[in-house]
Amino acid sequence: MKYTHNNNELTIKDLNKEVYLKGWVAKARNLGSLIFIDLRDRFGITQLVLKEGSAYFELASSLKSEYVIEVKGIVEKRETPNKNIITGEIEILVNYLEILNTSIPLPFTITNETNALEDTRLKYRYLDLRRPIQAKYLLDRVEITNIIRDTLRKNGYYEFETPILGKSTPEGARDFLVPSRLYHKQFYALPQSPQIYKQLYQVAGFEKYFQIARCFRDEDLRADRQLEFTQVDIEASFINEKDIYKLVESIMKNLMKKFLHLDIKTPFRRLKYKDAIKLYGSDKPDTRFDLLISDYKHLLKYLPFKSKSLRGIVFNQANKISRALIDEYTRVIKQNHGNGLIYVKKVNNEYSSSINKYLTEELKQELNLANEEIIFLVADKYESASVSLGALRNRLASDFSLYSNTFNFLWVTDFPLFEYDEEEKRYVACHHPFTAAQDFEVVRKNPAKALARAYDIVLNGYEIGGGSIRIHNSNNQKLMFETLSLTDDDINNRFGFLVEALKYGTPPHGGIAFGLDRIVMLLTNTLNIKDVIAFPKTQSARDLMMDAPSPVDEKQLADLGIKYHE
Ligand code: AMO
Repeated sequence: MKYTHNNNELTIKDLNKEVYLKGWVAKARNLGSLIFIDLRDRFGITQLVLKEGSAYFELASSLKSEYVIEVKGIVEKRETPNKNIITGEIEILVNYLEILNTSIPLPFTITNETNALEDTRLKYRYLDLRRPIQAKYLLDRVEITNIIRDTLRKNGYYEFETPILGKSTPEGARDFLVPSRLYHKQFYALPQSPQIYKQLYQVAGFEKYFQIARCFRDEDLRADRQLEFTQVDIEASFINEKDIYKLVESIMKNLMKKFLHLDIKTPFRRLKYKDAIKLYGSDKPDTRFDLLISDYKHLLKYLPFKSKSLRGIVFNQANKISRALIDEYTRVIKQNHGNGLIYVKKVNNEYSSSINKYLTEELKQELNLANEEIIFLVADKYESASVSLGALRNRLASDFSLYSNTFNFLWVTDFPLFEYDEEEKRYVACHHPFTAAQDFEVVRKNPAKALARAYDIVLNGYEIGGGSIRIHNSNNQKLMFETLSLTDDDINNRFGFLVEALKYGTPPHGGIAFGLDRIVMLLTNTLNIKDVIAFPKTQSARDLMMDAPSPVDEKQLADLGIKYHE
């Protein structure tokens, strides 16, 4: 290529060299006898200068933001250096300029700081991605993906592919369906994950599989969820939980070292699901702060509540908790299925509370609050009290910045195998129905008590991955489906091929999948998953740039045998 440098390269060491550069006009300032141009590419910025009398002075004075140009010139020392950029000590005295393309005025300026609305940025995402901070998120994503890929390959894992058009996989979300043109009334489903295919790779004898896989789930979007997202999907044969922990810890250790230059300690802390709920009220606890949840069931005798459980957290900045905040926190509790919030506050050695009538000296003594402490209590079923307090715990941490500046990785283990779905009046799988039980006898006798050989990996309160050791025996798989109340017909129609495959010498196997978008989000310190996805959907599930979803031609619908009722 004729160009000699990127725009982040030239320094004082290059003085007097003739260089050939290209890029976008980030800024052009015409001072009458001098024109300064900031030339930008995705690497950085180089300042260009043209003096009155230059053959290109007039052309330069016609430059506008985001014109694409190429220039030749001599590297000179700047009069007033800019310490903030690598090229800040030099500028290029231009002796040749060509405009490669022009640009109409932009909907927003290409700067890191912007007050453009998110919708505008997403509509013009190709411009938004020119903003250096946005470009950096994507380049960081590439680097993170490469580091993970390299570590897996070094560990003997092979990168495989799996189909996008397949059959519904039960990961718990709604499927995206693709109507078949050749078989009317029949549908492909986009994969919620490559779960079944990666298990079939094991049946086929490919012991160490991985894939950077796109997954599709039609679910409500949140700050850490998209309709289509990317998993680092892993599966291996002849392994157990410890092998997976070791592999994942080495991937994360390597990633933190290479990407953030941080040494993290392995092995990661392991916490059983039931202890995570007991202490943190969450199956993805943020362990960057304490505020642990405790049991106060023994105090129910002082109170008028008829609940099974009384649980609470003590917070030591009581003077900062206003009435309005209490109302807000009550909403947090209720939104998270707690039935209400009780508080007792001790400020300047004076008590105030939501249970004045019951706040006897005896109860005060039992509560044992220090001055400036407030206790938040929820009287409810054990689960609801714990989970709603878990949400309040997170809210307090965010309101009062209680986070330590660390990356806290954590394994959550020993999940229940089933959850009881009150609406459908049947058990559903907590992870997915291919997860092995710790003891299949318990599944047979008392499914509610069965524990799964499943594990999640959590980072700073986000679930960044989950997996399990799988069922490799067709009788156990059948038992699992039966416990989920699937009829023989259901089993045959949906998973017959898998039950059959398990009969042909399937090796013991297991795996895990990371949410790559979430990992990139946390490591680049943005809390919005859209930032790390090149072309994301909005919260209301639209692609604003392409304007999708959108209507299609009648003819296309007719081909598919679809007719909509108006
Ligand atoms: P799971 O459903 O737990 O497991 O998904 C694995 C990880 O994928 C990420 N994730 C998401 N990221 C962004 N947007 C979403 N909508 C979204 N949904 C999930 C999370 C999650 O931990 N097949 C199993 C894995 C296995 O058993 O090996 C699976 O898909 O970080």
